[in-house]
Amino acid sequence: MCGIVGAIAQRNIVPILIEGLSRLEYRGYDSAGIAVLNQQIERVRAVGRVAELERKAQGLSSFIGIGHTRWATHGGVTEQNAHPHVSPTQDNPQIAVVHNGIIENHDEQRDRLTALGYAFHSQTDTEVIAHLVHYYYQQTRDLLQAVKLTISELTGAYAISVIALENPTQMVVARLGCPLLIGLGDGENFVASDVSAVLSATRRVIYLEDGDVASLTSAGVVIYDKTLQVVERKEHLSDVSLASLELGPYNHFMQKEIHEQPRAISDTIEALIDDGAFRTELFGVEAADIFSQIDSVLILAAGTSYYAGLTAKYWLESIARIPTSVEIASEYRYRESVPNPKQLIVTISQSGETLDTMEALKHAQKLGHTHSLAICNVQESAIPRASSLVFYTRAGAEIGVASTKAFTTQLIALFVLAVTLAKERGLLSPAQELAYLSDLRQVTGSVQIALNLEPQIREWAKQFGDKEHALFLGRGVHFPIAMEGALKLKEISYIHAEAYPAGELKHGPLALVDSNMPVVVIAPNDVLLEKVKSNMQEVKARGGQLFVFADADSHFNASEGVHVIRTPRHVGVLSPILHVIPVQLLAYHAALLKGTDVDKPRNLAKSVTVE
Ligand code: HGA
Repeated sequence: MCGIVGAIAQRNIVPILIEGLSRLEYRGYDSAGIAVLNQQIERVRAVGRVAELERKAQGLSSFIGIGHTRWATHGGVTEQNAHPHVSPTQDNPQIAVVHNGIIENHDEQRDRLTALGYAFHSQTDTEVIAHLVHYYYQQTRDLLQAVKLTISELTGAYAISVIALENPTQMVVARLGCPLLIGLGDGENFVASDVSAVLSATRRVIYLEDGDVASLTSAGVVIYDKTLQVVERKEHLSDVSLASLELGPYNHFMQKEIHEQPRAISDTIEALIDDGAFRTELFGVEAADIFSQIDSVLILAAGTSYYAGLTAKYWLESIARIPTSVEIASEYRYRESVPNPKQLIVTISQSGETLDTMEALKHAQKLGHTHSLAICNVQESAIPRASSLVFYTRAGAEIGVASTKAFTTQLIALFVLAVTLAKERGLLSPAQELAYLSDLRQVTGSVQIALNLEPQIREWAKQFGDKEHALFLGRGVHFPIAMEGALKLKEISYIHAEAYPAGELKHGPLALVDSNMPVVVIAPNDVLLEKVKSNMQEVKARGGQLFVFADADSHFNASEGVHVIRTPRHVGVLSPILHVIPVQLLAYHAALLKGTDVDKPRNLAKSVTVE
């Protein structure tokens, strides 16, 4: 999604803006731009890569400026629509604005501003912000006031950063519904939508809250909350390492992140293993109290996180015996549901900023839900801050748009939740607790061994490169893994893929099966294995090509039309974590063969901060 970076300093900030924008590239974007102040507002914009913008910005220098990577929501991908947007005119810009989010009442504001004599040069919703700030600046001659008056007229979601020609020593920023943070330097300050954009300059950050407006100079920062009172926000020292944002020896971030999974998992379970017990406090100080009050769980999530939630339903119901439902966040928030104040709302979001999930949580809270738990990979992000409990996965920065290590560590977190709830509910014997701990200890090694299957999977991928469709089958707790496999394949290789519970095959999708339809089967050695084998026969009988991920002890043999890869050993209840590794690798290698942009698949973006 869009990215913002801004800087105000006593040195040339153009290299900081460019570096910041390159760090934001991973979020996915289609155009980029910067605006800086000298005797005038100077603006450079380019469609495509930040490298092109950098080339165009050669020779530009300033002590204050804002930059943006745009992922278009309103208006096509053109230089005219790229941010920053300016006002009152293109030739004589006095205000420059960058914006993430969507202004829902932009049509109404556009009509009003047109009547006031403002001309529009883009199709974006953002341009109304530039004109509104200019309009109010004319009246107040105070940039902070002008921004405050502007946002009081906006509906929708935004993170904005604004500079004004007449105020070369001030930048004003604001957020509602979209992430924004301030980076604190020594005699210089920064703003960004993502900490990666300011890390080369500072690690000291303040995360703004919804409704906050802040005024930045090189000497200091003043923050106002939604009631417009001056407010102190906590300073954090970011622990995101620059190395985690580099590719190192890998060709793609997705490849790097797939291979980082053993480390990500062991970091996520470190505290648990050190304690040698499932401790309720891992979820927060209030966890024991909240867990003792709940009678069910409602998981709200989107995309890959939703599939983590679907997997968790099996664990929560079988291990903790607690009724669990899982809903797509963007659906839940718009339907009339029946609230249950005794239900624990669990949100899952890698970034902690996923707008659909954040809004679903707010909706649940409005309905009277008071118990919420966030499972999240980014410290201090919006969703954990809005939740009563939090479990941080420790996957490290995930840059590839297709989520991999965030997913497996979410599964770990959800499994730990299921066992912890079972313990709280008196359903866990000491022997069973030790057995689950031992499963967790083993899973890191098993994932490493699954990664070693890569050469065989790369060979298989050759049979997918020329296909237009694929089916993924799984049963029980492995059905969500089949769904995740299909999602991975479609999002990065653009091969249309669908997942079905294997038992559903004969109720429709079998009609699609012929020799051109690869069918991937997740077939671990569990109670459903014999059923899955029968479902596979149905495919084989129709000439379908089967690609089966089985366990070492599944007694499967490859035969004509049946390809088999054995994951090294069965890891019991944690088997979904092991079985997702091969489907991630399959998608990755199929995408390489198709020559797609693996880390930035078309039309997609990381951290989905728009609706
Ligand atoms: N609505 C603005 C910004 C889009 C955005 O935040 N994308 O993530 C535009 O279309 O330019």
